Order: sequence, then C-alpha cells, then structure tokens
Amino acid sequence: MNAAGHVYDDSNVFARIVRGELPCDKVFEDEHTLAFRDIQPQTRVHILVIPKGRYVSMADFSSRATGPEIESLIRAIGQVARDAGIEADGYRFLSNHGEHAYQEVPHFHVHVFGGEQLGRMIKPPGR
Ligand code: DGP
Repeated sequence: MNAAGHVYDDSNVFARIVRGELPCDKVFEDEHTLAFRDIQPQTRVHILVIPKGRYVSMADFSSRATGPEIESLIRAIGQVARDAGIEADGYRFLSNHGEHAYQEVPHFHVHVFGGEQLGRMIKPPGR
C-alpha cells in the first residue's frame, strides 16, 4: 500500500507496457509519461495517456505525483491531441476512477477521444 492508501498491482497491463513486456502503438513518450493507441478504440482517434509511475488512479496520482510528473501528463494530453490533428475540430479527455466509473485497468490513465462528433456528455445507464 502506498502513502495514499492505494494498492498498486504490478501485473496490470499498463505496468507491463511501461516495463516493455507488452507492445503498444506508441504516439508519445518522455521521462514521465507514455501515450499509445487504445487497443479497442471507441472513436476514430482514441489515445491513452499514462504516467510511467506506479499510480492506481486519479486519486492516487493527484495526491502523490510530483510536479514534473503532473506537468508532463497534462502537457502530453495537449501534445497528442495536436499531433493527432484533432485540436481544431475538438476532442474530449477523461479518466475513469474506480468502480462507479468502470475503471478497468488499475493504472491511472487519461483517454483522449476525437476525430469525429462525440455527442454530449455520457449519461449513466438507465437515465
Ligand atoms: P478504463 O475502463 O478507463 O480502465 O479503460 C481501459 C482501456 O484500456 C480500455 O479502453 C481498453 C484499453 N486497454 C486494455 N488493455 C489494453 C492493452 O493491452 N493495450 C492497449 N493499447 N489498450 C488496452
């Protein structure tokens, strides 16, 4: 358990990508951050931006990450959107945190969606 009370699972798929044990379609990398295409894209452009550090979720990252790690991740989101050519028409970035948001991979990640009309914000099931 880390200082924020989160248990990081080193066998999660993004940990394995960061360690180079699994391949990814990389679009950006610097000292702190990696970005690659989602394996099951939900929009024409669907990129995942992740810290290289061992952070479970937004709660963990926002409470424990260093300033340079946070700056790198935020700048990377903007950079991958620019590089993917989706800045002018617009894009959406979001992060699923925990059970209510259906977070599947327990390594903090930000989705970047674009390349088409995205519609309005997602409605919860049944509403
Ligand atoms: P979330 O539900 O927010 O935890 O989203 C997890 C995303 O990760 C989902 O869109 C599919 C993607 N994903 C899962 N496994 C892999 C993988 O091995 N490679 C890549 N590139 N993406 C993956």
